[in-house]
Amino acid sequence: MTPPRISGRSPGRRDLLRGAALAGLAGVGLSACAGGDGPRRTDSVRIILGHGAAPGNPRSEGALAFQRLVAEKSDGEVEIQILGQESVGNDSEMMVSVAAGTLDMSINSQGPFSSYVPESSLIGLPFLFESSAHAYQVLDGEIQDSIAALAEEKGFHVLGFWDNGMRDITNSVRPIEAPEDLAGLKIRTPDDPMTIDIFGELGANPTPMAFGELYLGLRQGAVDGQENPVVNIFSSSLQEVQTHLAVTGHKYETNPFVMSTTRWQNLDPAIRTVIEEASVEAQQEQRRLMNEQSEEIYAEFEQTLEVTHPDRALFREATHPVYDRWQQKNPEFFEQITAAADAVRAEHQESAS
Ligand code: TK8
Repeated sequence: MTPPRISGRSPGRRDLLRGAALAGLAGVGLSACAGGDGPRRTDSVRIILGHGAAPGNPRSEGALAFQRLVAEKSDGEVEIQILGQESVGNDSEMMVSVAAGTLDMSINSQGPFSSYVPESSLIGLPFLFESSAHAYQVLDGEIQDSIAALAEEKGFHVLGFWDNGMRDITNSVRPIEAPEDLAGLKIRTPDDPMTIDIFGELGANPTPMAFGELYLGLRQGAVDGQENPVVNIFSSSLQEVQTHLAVTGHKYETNPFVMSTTRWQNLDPAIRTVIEEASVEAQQEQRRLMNEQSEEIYAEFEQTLEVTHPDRALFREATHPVYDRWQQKNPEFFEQITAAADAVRAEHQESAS
């Protein structure tokens, strides 16, 4: 793994941070010991970051990169404490904790985030994006700004959209070649109204369940299958309890990286800058790892699972009513995100021809 590029530290940040910490950070729950005239030392600022990914998953690796970058950029003054693998709750629970301010940050998931910012569900419209790269280009612009503004009102400061990837379907009952093959299959979904809608439309029996319960749920047959990017399937060993993989790429998801708005607002501006810079760099690294790992894992699954490559047009067609419903639910954001996705698609087509 190539370490992420560390941007140059502007001279004087250390002093700026230390001075700021001494001057006023005590008010946000930090103790500043400013006694005496000698060299001053503050207690470090500690920020707790929760996520639900397994070790080795790009989200876990990205969190570690973020932790290291924050330490480097703040000269050790700001410490990120990572609590991964749902150890402080599943994605939905972590969203509640961040909203309440009892958890500082979370690299969360689209479905649980959408229970606060319903617009974000539309990022997962079926076949809206052709690839992760297509999604990045759309999300990193005005879409992120729109969603961030909505999230701020709900108590979440959005630091970025990490990559949860294009999603495929696994199951242990039969190969999926066409939508009809999903009929009656119990497919676990995240707590995400868009995914539930898509799989209902496809004739499956969508069953929301926390990600942490999924391995056992599949092993014990509580559900027949699930849908996730191969990177998540692999890092949580779901291939051990599944026989078929259908490379449908039926929807894209982000991992919104959020911080409690109150915690954010109470941080010193210099620390906020450190966090912003570190999150941008860590996001780049996380996305890079997603793409790198995806390729390797697809190649491996071709050997170890029964893989189908269904005609996506059939699935696109079958999920069309989902578009109509979400357009009615949220006409304005539907228009914004579909237009942005079309514009980037057109750009790609132009440069390809
Ligand atoms: C793990 C989940 C997972 C998500 C899901 O925290 O629930 O299926 O795709 O990545 O966030």
